[in-house]
Amino acid sequence: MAPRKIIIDTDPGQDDAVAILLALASPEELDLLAITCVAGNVPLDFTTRNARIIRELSGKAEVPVLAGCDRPMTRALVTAEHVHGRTGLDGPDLPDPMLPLAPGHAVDHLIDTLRCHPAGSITLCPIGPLTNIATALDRAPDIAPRIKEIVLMGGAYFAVGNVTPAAEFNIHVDPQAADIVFKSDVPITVVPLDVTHKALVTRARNDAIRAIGTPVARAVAEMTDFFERYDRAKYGQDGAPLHDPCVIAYLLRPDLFSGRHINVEIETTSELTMGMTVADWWGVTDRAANALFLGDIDADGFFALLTERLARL
Ligand SMILES: [Ca+2]
Repeated sequence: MAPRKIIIDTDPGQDDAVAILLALASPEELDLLAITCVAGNVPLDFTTRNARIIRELSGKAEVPVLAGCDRPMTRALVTAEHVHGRTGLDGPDLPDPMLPLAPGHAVDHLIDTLRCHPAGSITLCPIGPLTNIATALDRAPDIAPRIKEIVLMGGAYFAVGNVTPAAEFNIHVDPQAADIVFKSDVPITVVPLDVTHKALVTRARNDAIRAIGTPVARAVAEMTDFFERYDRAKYGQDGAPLHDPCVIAYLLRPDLFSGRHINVEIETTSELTMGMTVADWWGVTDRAANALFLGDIDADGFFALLTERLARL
């Protein structure tokens, strides 16, 4: 079977970096058409730089990296340097990127790519705020039925929130964008905190990655060492959640995950709960299902997959 065509929309971020590497390590299953960058964990100048650093670390120079929106659709940008460090990729000592960004804007690239490929052939994988995806849908509504699926990291039900008591970071940063995406009628799979908080990089799991011994594996181990310090202190667990690679793992091994087809609405008006994913997990409303909301992951299977794939780069 031909590999599945995907575009990763991202705000790297150490866990974004691992997600990109997992995709690039899996060319038999995934054809990464482009990496489109958005402001989120850190400002756009850093996310575009970090995506280029990761591309060069992987040795896959042919994948275009594009700059997208530098701020949310209506709100001021909220960033997360307290988690990811000043650059977003703090931890390993990686060389400055040599290869440039591809010309053009990520939103135009998303629209053009979806229009020139057969309908239903491209899966979008947003692992940052949904600004680029929503801006594309807003500007070119004809692309919605051409998208095969959107598999995104964001939101929470049982885990409720991480950046506020009520909201997960990616959705909280641009709730207007999330609202557009969840109302788009595109098939959506959500990888929420409920799942990623079970994908903990324990010492043993990170040591297994480090033991691969390649430059890629060492960089991944040092990146997770860095951002773990924040979540370890916050949650008091053995290891931090490895959020974004769960999206790519779902594409590779959906059998490692389970969830429910439910209705998900986005809070866009209350400042107290701004960006909350109001997920009807228990089916207490008659609102129509608009997403597959994942709830569980085989974490050992996920880390076995990740370790095996990273060893290929
Ligand atoms: Ca991210």
